[in-house]
Amino acid sequence: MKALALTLARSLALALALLPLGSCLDFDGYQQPPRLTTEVEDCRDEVIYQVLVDRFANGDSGNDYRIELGAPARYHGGDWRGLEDQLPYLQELGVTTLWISPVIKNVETDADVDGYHGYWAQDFTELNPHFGDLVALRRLVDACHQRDMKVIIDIVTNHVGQVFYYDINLNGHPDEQLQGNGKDSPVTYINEYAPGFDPRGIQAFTSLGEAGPAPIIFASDPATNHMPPNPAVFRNPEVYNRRGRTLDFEIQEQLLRGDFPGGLKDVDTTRCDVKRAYVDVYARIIEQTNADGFRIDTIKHVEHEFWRYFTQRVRQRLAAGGKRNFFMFGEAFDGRDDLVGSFTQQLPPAEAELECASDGAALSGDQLDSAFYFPQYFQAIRDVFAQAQSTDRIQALWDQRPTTWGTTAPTGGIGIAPADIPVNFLDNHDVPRFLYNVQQFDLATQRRLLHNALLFVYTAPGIPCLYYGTEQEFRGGNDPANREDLWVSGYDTQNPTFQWIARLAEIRRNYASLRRGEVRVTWATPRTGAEEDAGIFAFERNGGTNKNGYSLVVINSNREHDSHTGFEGARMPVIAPAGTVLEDLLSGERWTVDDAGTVDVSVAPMSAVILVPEGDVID
Ligand SMILES: [Ca+2]
Ligand SMILES: [Ca+2]
Ligand SMILES: [Ca+2]
Repeated sequence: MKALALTLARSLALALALLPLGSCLDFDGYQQPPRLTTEVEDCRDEVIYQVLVDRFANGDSGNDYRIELGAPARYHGGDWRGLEDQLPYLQELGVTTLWISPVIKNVETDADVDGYHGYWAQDFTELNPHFGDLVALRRLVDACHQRDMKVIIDIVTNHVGQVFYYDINLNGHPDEQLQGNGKDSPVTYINEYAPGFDPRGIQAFTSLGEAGPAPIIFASDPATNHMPPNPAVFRNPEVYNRRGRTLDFEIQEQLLRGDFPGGLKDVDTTRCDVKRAYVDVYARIIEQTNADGFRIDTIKHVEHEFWRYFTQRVRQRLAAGGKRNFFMFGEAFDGRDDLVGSFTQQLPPAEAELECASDGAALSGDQLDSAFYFPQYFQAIRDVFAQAQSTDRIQALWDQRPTTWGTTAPTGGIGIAPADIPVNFLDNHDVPRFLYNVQQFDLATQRRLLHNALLFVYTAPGIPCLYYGTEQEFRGGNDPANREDLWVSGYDTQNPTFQWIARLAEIRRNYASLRRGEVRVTWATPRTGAEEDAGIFAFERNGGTNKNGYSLVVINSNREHDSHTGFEGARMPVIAPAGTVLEDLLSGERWTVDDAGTVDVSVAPMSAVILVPEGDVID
């Protein structure tokens, strides 16, 4: 009896969860779409926290179907309700914005991996029932807004999940096998889900040889949700590039038009109907939830012309509905700063793409508001903070941002130039965690290295972005090991790293110069050995408050010895006037700017000071 009741409850929950986005949900006051509101004042004030919803908190056992705890690539049961329940934990950590993993319905499972991460879109008009229903998502957004927190939703436009195969041998079935006997016919490996890239488009063949473009056939397996995509425009074979799997990302055509490894089908994002469909499906999610931004996946595999259209139309549509300062940042997993920054540049549209823009305002050169700062991840977090390489590479990287990233705020956007607001991080779901990369050291050293890197992320220009679990000192390696269940930590707010992050967030909140101030590097060094300034990286941030806010951050990334801001008699000039007494917000220690306008700050290995004029210190 109990089992039956449970089954019924589960079916009901499932039925509700599966209601399409547009359905009328006549309970909890959620029968009407929300009123769109502007929640963000200045994006630079935010602290982002990245959540893989499936792994954060399980607040509703009613949606726990097909979960397999302990199997790292299966669903684990986390959901939006669980996230809502844990908002006090995140608020105590100092988080102001949640970036949640994709919300739309996915291919359920594929090649022994589940779509728990959310990057395998199948239906853009429905929510992923593993995470809850529209009411649960709206409740989460509302609960965040009540706490002055915001929600950024992760989206993908480059590809959909494995929703079709190429019927290369024209037999009407998906084949993955060796063909031919090696005598009268050659032995060929056929993988109709993910054939290798062919610039002509994937070709069919028969015993007589090639037989023209291979037809694509949409899968139809409800059990694994390998189903034809929604909305209808995505069931037109013409909207896919159909060239097969990318073999070489250095070849531009493959980078842009190849299927993403894993059988993820590449969409022709130059088509007007595709551009419009993406604006519509994703703007609609905001209109139905009142969420506050998009984090956009795999942007380097999509043409710049798409980003111009998409970002401009989304801004216009949401602003017309009442939501401004809608933040859109993209992910290009790449260390090349010019490439990453190119998606934030103002690049005028080409003649050919203006056709798509006949549906509204003239198209300008605006693109994304910001990008995930992968170049800094490599050159600062990895090279300097994990590997103690020279700090002059950080200065070199920062110095070029005004040329590699956009310096004009997009019209109708967040009002800040992209070059002034990179998204800074040290961990995410696609790279091994920071602690994994420094595991050769003893635990105390690992923690000092992590804390120093976190201090950098929280004081560098831009927005800090924390990956869930960093605060609990998770140390997983490559995907999926870096996607641990947060609940195993017990949401421990006494963890020393949790407390360190909360402290950094409080300092950032209290001192506007650390959020909004202009940045100038005051010391960087090529030296990494026994030299007196080895490992020092210092920068001042000026302005950002009604009064003249000022802060000076001095970091020592060297693992061996104290270093100071001087070399062979040279001292570090700062803009703080002579005689200014600077106080470290962490230790209370003080230094005075001398008559020459320089200051000599000494810092212990793997640590830092955050200095402000003593009169500015908030107790
Ligand atoms: Ca659940
Ligand atoms: Ca076949
Ligand atoms: Ca593409």
